Amino acid sequence: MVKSSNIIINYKFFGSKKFKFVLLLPVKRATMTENIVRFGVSIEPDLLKKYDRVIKKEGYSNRSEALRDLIRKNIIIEKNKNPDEQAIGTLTMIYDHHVGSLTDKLLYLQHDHTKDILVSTHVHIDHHNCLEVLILKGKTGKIQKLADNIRSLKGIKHGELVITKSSF
Ligand code: NI
Repeated sequence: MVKSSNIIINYKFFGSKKFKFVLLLPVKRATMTENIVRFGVSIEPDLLKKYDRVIKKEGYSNRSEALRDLIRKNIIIEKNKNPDEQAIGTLTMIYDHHVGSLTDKLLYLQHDHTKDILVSTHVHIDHHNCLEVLILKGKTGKIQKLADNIRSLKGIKHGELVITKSSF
C-alpha cells in the first residue's frame, strides 16, 4: 500500500520573505505477509546438543524450522483427540492375501466406505505379501474406527494409520 505523507519545508529567502513548500512524497508502508514471533527458550546445554544432533541428522538447516515442525506435530496429536475434527490420513497395510477370506473382507469394507476412502493402492510384493495404502478423508473418529476395523482383520501383519491436517 502506498500512502502519501506531507513534508513541509520552510525556507527563508532574502532574510524577510518566507516561502512554504509542501512536498507530497509517496511513502511505502511495509506490509507483513507473514508474522513471525521470536521467543527465548531455556534449555540444558546437553539436551540442546542432543537435539542439534538429531535435527542435523533429519536434515534441518536450523533449529527454528525443526521446532516449528515439532509444534505442528503436537497440534496434530491434540486435534486428533477430537473425533469430530476433519482430517485426512493414510492407512498402510502389509498382509498375506492367502489368509482365509481376508481379500474379500478387505474389498467389502472398502466398498462400504467409498465416501471415506479417496484412494486405494495395491502392490504385490511377493508370492504371499501385499502392500496396500488407503488415503482416507473425514472425521477423525470415523477414520480411526475404519482403520481399526481393517487392522484387526486376521492376516493383516502390519497396519499403520497416519492422520494429518492441512491447516494448523
Ligand atoms: Ni497383492
